[in-house]
Amino acid sequence: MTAAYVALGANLGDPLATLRWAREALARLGTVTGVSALYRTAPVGGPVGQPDYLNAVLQLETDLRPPDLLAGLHRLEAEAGRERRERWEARILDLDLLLCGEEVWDTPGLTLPHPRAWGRAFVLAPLADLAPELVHPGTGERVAAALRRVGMAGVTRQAADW
Ligand code: PH2
Ligand code: MG
Ligand code: MG
Repeated sequence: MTAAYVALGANLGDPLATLRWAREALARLGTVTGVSALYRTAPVGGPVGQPDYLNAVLQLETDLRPPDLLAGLHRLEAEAGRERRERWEARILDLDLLLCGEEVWDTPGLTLPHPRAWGRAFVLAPLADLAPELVHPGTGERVAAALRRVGMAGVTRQAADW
């Protein structure tokens, strides 16, 4: 079993309902052992004028190997009605694999840890709810330290229970 961390994001349709659905649906891929608070976050990158996101992070204990877990996440995104067009466009549901234990992957379809996770407050703030002492397998930087470095601009804690 490895502890994986999955980032949830949505800014189209009914983001709260979709994130609640995803939280239940992720139990198909393992055991959900941690749920962060819910954050309202200003969009980073992508086309201008997008709605704010709701973001959260879940901890998942799973036997799935990282490529199979990633494929499972993509299936759930499709089931939620996600269409993939432009990079970083507004989306119904985004499920990003942040970490799988201490695994380091660098393949065309999968990079672990997620290459942008340690630079984004909308990932680090919810991840710090679950694992502030977690260390980046490549750089050694802890989640809490990365969040202090990046700051909380554009990120508001909206609800502890959701
Ligand atoms: N996801 C992105 C790009 N920009 N901005 C916010 N606030 N939240 C996201 O989840 C997000 C983003 C690419 O997946
Ligand atoms: Mg993403
Ligand atoms: Mg994604």
